[in-house]
Amino acid sequence: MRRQTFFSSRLGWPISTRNVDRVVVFTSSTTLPSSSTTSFTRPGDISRVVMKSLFFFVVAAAAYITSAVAHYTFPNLIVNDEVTGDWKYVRRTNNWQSRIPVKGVTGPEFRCFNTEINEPSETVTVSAGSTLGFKAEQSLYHAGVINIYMAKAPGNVADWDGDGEVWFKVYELPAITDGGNSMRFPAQGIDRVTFTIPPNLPDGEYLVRLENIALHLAETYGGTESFISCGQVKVVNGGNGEPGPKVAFPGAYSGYEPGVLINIYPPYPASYEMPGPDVWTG
Ligand SMILES: [Cu+2]
Repeated sequence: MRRQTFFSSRLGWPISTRNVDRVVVFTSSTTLPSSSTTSFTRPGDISRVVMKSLFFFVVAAAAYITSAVAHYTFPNLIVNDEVTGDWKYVRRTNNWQSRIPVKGVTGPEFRCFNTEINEPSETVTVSAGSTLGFKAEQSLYHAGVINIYMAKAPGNVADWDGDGEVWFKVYELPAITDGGNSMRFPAQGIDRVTFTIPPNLPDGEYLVRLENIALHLAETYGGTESFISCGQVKVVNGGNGEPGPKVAFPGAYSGYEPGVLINIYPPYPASYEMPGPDVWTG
């Protein structure tokens, strides 16, 4: 679809967030009408075929552009309100160039999304009780939710991949419902999220993992699109808390959770249930 890029500066095509990926699927499996194989009998046929071709072209171009705009990574940790460098303290993700999200919630990419790169980042020292966060390249396009988990490395976090039932939740930004009248997504449209590192978190080196689960296609199993990042931190000035409950990634979600396999369009669900365990606030 590279030939459509020149459209990007000129085409402002109003396309709903829900349709973006449907259109991509649609165009990739649809053969554009070819005028060379069409015989014209009346003048009206020509303009009809031209219009039809133009329609497909515009739809394909809009899908290409919107898909590029719709997707992003979270390459930065925010440490004490300061945005740190791209991929400095965050492990570079498989999609750092393509921006293509993780489909579904059960694959190996759903942990740190760095299965093709497998390289540690640097580790930044942070104080328990201070503010930590992630920043995306752009505002989050799709309707979705955010969870942040942490996991304590047995030694140096740079040497550790986060295996096992080790992840506890430290932050969540769910959808807001009101008994079926509406559904809102506070995570949509923002470009960063911060949370307080639990003050009683024991000292040590940790992976901190953000998942932004987009739900615009979530009414079919495996339809979610997730944007994931894992940062490396060394926690100091901590306490004697016992974080939990702990889960594994992948493994924490089956994909059938009511907050994952969900239709976010009217008629709206009466309530929204975040996937994963409760937040441990320490
Ligand atoms: Cu998308």
